[in-house]
Amino acid sequence: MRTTQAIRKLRAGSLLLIMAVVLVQCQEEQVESSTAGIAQTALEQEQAQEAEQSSVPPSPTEPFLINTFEIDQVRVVPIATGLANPWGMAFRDNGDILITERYTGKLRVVRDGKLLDSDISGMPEVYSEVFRAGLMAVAIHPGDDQIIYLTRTKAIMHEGEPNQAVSLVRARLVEDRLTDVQEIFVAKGVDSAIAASALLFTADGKLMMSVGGAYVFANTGELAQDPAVHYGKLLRLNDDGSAPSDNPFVDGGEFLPEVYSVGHRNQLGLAIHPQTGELWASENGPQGGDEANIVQAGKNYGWPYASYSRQYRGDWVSQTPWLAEYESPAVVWWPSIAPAALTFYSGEQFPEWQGNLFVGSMMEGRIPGTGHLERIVFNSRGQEIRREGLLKELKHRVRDVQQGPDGYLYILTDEEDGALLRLEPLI
Ligand SMILES: [Ca+2]
Repeated sequence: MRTTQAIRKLRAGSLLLIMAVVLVQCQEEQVESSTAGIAQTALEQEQAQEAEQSSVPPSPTEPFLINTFEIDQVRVVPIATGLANPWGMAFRDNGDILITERYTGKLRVVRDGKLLDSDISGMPEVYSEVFRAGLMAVAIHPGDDQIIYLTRTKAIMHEGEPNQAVSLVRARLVEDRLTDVQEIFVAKGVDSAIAASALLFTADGKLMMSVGGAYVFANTGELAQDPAVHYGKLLRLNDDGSAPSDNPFVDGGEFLPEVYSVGHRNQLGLAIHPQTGELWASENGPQGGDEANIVQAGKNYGWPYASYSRQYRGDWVSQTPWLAEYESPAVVWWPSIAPAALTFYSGEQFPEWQGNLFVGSMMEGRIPGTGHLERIVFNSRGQEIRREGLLKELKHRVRDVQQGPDGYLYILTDEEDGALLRLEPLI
């Protein structure tokens, strides 16, 4: 640990030095492991990411058709291209689509089917100097379309040294400008490994907020079970960022009052099942063992003590894939698809797809250029019966998927030249 601390002292926000810290942490982890094989370090992941970013095909500019199992032909319409690593989107009552760009920290606007040149002004600062850090989710208050919520990585000082934290910002959006910008929640602990943070309002007006970052390779896996921090947890908040009085750990519970469920590695997607009302969340494993969980208040989802994942370097994360005291996933991916957003389709445009789960995949089987849109079909008892990978020909990372107010499916691809695509039936 002394080596790590020495490197931390030299750190001045530089990407190379932070990668070196993670590399040292990985090496320490390998020494501890008796089954360490050929190492896949965070540095190698960074390099793979860079290679992927430099070799991806450009975003499509013309509509094209895809074939699917239940629906023979579906039209894919590019609505906007040139989005810089978009992370999330939200639909406003006036038809605008708000889109976050992770590294630029910009909030972009698609209006009347066109991406505006100018972005929303008055945005809060984000820290985006390292891989995965930056601006993340955007959500709109269900009772007031002008109030928006954003999750971001922000720079903090921790014990006299620069570090990061995940925070939630609320603001009022008036005429393409943010006003009343307020940070209403900051995750307790430090985000040394860079957490994802997704948002979803539920029917009771509460805001679900994931705070990930519990990676074993970065020695932060234990955060998922740490009662003192918000990392590796799913949170449930009031619309002002406070903890609701009916949260599971409010009254002197084991975990912090904002915590809804624990034992999560890194959750990038949240969705409500349209029939059952269940809360579903996607969760990234390192290599295989990605999960979609049906999340319930106060439950423990087992990371890092029960997982179907292997470490990037090959050895199993846990001695057993499941334990009776933890909740098991509803869906497991092996090989991994790096699941991002997920949503259940419930619209009228694709009756054959009603009840299907759509999941954005950023990469399949740890091979760059294999991102796609995954469709999962369930029977009438909610049991999985079929999976289909769509849009593989794009070779793009699919970051967000949502059903628009018009019943079409909207997709964001997470590339330097990312796109907003719309799936429409061929009439
Ligand atoms: Ca789990």
